[in-house]
Amino acid sequence: MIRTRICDILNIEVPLLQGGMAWISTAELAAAVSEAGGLGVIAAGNAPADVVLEEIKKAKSMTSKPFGVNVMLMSEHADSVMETILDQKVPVVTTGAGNPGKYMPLLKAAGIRVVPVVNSISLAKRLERAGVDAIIAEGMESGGHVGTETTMVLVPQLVDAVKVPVIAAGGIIDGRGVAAAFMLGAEGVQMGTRFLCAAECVVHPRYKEAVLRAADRDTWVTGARTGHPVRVLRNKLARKYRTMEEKGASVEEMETLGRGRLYAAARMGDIEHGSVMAGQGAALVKCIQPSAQIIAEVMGEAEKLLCGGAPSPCHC
Ligand code: TUI
Repeated sequence: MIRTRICDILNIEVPLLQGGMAWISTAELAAAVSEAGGLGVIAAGNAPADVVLEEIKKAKSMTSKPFGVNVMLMSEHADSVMETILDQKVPVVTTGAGNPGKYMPLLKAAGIRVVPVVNSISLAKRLERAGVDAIIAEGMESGGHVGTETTMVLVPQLVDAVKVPVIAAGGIIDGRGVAAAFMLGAEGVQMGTRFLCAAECVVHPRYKEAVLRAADRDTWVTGARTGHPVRVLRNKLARKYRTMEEKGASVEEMETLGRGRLYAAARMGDIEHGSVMAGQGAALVKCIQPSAQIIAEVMGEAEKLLCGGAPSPCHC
């Protein structure tokens, strides 16, 4: 079995994290992933602290293993969500869409492991000095809010720049992706898109079907002009964004168009007018499976490849 420093730092059996996807990564999914030996992660997204608290309590009732909460730092509720996390002594915090520096002293003092997504080498170095436990290198293949560099070039640069372990994310769907990430120097992986099709994932069935139907060129990055580019599955909303961008619409108009759209897709199943966030690897997701099966399959395949074996066909 593949074990790395990530397993010891996060107190998990398999160096695999499940991505914190707003409105999607609930206690059900997080608990299933943690029970299977990985790190399940509840996404706080834009939710207020009381909603996150309920999810934390639910996860604690479903697993005694460690789990994490992902804090979307652009959220207006980020401060109160962090207070809840401290209060609840959640074992791990992952962060995205911002710099978690101001929370570091309190999180460290509480013994909480902190694992941020960074958008540059300089931020990674600063956060390493501030005491983060590992760093997530998330390439632009990922779904949702994306940067500009690919996983292939980000991971080795971060591995060279910091001493803490690097977790690769973006475009990792199967054992081949995990093995490749390890070859680049990563000591762990984070997968989001693959877990959209986990049996325990509460995302609307039509969202799962859209991921399963996706082909190679079906994701687009929209909203670059708002400063928050987001990778989504191509649909009516994405086309509307493109048209508005071409016409030079204002940032306000674009932000208005985007409001509530992830909820519409993820919970209401409006996959045409909603924001169906998914990574470029959606086309590689072949079936709906329990989280434990996803993890066993992906890590088993990666281990075989890293030991010199040949890739085996998908079992779906
Ligand atoms: O955060 C993500 N992915 C997300 S967040 C999200 S919710 C959302 N919805 C609509 C518009 C925008 C967001 C959906 N998907 N991934 C991690 C990530 N973090 N990607 C990029 C970053 C990042 C960006 C800036 C990390 C650090 C950073 O620091 C800038 C600074 O403050 O120094």
